[in-house]
Amino acid sequence: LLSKSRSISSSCIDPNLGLTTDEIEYRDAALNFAKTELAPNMQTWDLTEEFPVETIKRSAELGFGGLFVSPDYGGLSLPRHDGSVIFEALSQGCVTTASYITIHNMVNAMIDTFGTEAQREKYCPDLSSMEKLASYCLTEPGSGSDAAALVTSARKEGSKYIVNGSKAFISGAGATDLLVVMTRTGGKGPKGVSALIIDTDTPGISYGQKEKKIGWNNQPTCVVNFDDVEVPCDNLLGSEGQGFNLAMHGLNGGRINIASCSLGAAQQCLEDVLHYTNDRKAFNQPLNANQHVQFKLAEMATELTTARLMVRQAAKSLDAKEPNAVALCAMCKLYATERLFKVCDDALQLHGGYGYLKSYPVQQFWRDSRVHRILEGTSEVMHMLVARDLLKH
Ligand code: FAD
Ligand code: 2MC
Repeated sequence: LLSKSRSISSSCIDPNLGLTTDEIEYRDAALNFAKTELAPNMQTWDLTEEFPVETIKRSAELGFGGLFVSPDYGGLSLPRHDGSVIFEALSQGCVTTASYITIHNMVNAMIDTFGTEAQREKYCPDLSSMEKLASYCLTEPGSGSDAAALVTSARKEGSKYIVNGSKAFISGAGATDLLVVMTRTGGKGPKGVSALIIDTDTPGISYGQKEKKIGWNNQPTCVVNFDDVEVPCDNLLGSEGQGFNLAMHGLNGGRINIASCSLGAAQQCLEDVLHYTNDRKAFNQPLNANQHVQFKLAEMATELTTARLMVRQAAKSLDAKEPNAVALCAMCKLYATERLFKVCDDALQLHGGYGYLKSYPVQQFWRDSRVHRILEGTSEVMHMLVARDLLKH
């Protein structure tokens, strides 16, 4: 094990390159959690489709439940850049678990950023300690990429909203305690959308069947139904009509986080395949004695490093509130999720037939990172956002 870590830490794909001492400490803590708590279980969780709630909650002891939230509400108030480093390291142990933790953090950060003092006080400490877990509800059965076409309604009656409709593909649904739900309170389009914080024990909430998926198996994905759900007006996040903007704001950070989870998947696949091609022999020599294999490894390392630089740059630009941060977040998600899925695919190919076996982790990294090209905005939507930035002048 020691020699394995030494070879990576002295190579050009070392994720610590360019990090400060503090950032390396955060990464070490996350990587240690990944190697001890996640990696030994990731295969079993995938096969049994178990949502490892207790393990997820233990990550809060390291501060991973409130990475971007103010210390007044139990968070670490870290920059997005450091969050990226942490999520990348966690994903080396289990992409799916790390990805759920990113969604939980997205919701917690949205409440901390846009909530009233009362909302922050009521919800953020429990989310930061992960006593409560959260889901983010934007997609509907009839609207995904065209998110502003959502129809779930919130009708105001006195001091309450009455919510009716359905949300589709909700990560963590059925096992989470709190939902941030984008609803329609006004006319058509983005300006008619409002965000509500809804406790899942409110009467009228029900769940569809757990979806059967090709990856992300150890977190549930379900439809959430709202049937005359009464939500106090005090649970409106931001103001009426601001919900779409809040949802998009949350997704900018979310897109960096998902891209970071793809980085972790590719980093681990590359580390594994470096060892595999060194140990496996064909034609009387190790696989890595072939120049084709060497060039493929070099190409994978170059894609990984390029993507990592883009993700970290986008994170810094979001932290600095730069005007082009939206496009940079979209661009890094597009590049990282597409190219790093290819890195996982190349790693699988280099394992030969063994790469196709469930006893080797490479296929799970490949399956789990496939969906990163779809959720939190498809690659096509990411193209759209980059093109809009280019054409706006
Ligand atoms: P559609 O919007 O129907 O798109 C279908 C295809 O058409 C895509 O390839 C798309 O890129 C393309 N397309 C659409 N419009 C255009 C266009 N104008 N130009 C070019 N191409 C276009 N959502 C949540 O709100 N919360 C969650 O927690 C959540 N978790 C998820 C977990 C999983 C495992 C999955 C699979 C999805 C999850 N989603 C979640 C939903 C996800 O965000 C959507 O699936 C995604 O945004 C795409 O929407 P859609 O599936 O409706 O596809
Ligand atoms: N950051 C900040 N603001 C944004 C934004 C972003 N990324 N994207 C859009 N906006 C703003 C935009 O500036 C505008 O604001 P204003 O009217 O105040 O000027 C407002 O939002 C409306 O935007 P558009 O006019 O661009 O709306 P349109 O409907 O044309 O397009 C689109 C919006 C396609 C960019 C948006 O619907 C989108 O991102 N779709 C993808 C949906 C998605 O990512 N879903 C993920 C669900 S969560 C998930 O999958 C999980 C796993 C958790």
